Amino acid sequence: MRILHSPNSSAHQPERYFRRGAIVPHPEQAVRYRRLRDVVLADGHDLMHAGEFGLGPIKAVHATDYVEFLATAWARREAVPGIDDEIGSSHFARPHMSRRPEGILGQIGYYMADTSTPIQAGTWDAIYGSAQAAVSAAELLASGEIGAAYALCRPPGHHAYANSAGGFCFLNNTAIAARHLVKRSGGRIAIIDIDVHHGNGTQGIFYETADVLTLSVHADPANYFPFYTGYADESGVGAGLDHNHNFPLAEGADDQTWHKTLADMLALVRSYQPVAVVVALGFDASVDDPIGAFGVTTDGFSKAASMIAGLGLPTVLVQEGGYLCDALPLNLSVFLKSFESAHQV
Ligand code: Q9C
Ligand code: ZN
Repeated sequence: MRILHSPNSSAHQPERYFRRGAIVPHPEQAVRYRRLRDVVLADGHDLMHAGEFGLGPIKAVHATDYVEFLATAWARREAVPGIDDEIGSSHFARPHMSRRPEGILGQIGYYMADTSTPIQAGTWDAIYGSAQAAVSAAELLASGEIGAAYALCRPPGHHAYANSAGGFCFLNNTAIAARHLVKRSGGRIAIIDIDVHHGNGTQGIFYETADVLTLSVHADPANYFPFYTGYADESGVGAGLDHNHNFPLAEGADDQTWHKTLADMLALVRSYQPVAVVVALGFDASVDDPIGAFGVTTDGFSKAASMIAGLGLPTVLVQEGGYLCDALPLNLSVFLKSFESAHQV
């Protein structure tokens, strides 16, 4: 498998965030990048540094003012007396309080959904590198060079909307890869999101679009992040109507339930007849994940990989969530092996 990655992924190092009433260690650690890279290296995959595609593919998904904010926020920190080495917000814009203020402190809360996306000196380099890995993988597919690629994206992306960060995500790597594929192929793209959290940013970005089918299986948001979206009745609007499908499952869902739902999602992909697929590949549905909610086993990930490969379509695998535990690198390892042995384009 061709692996695209950026060493800049390590430059964002969030230490803590506010969760369920307490300040806790941040699960989305930089060492995730090294663990995932080390296992694909040990497995003999073909590692390549991400190419340089600039801001074009990022701005094809994200609002220019939001991109400028992310790129310049750290440099503006001196305007905030008493600011830490990590800039975050403790106040967030609500729908009825939605003016964009001038100052950096108010803008942070304007562009973020929660406390999990602090901005540090290396944040922009890390999220830019992560996005370039996604574009590079999409570009390799679009050029017809290969039939599948894995973008080792870190920080993750699927909770980022066109103009907001949240849930550990800043730039939506999955959406950036999908939009790049639409642009380069002129065809339709299906996104299959198997991270345990709803891919809310991805849904939001493509909600009015017929060119990209967005499907997500995740823990029921009635009592799980991201709470405010991810329900089964959200099906798209305008041209995007019927091009979004959510599959919320009760907490504790096991391999069998998860695979049954995945099979339903793959049936929708087949009838949509896309030219390529982007998988939002979170491993936090794992039974061993420290913040997960499902009971998916390592064999379960292996089977999911062969099911998705069975579509026989060009595929970009984009790393999303999946947090530090012994099963994390193992689940990636078996997923890629199983995908490769079942994939024929
Ligand atoms: N305080 C991904 O797996 N937890 N993100 C609660 C609100 C957020 C997970 C945040 C979990 C985000 C990419
Ligand atoms: Zn997740």
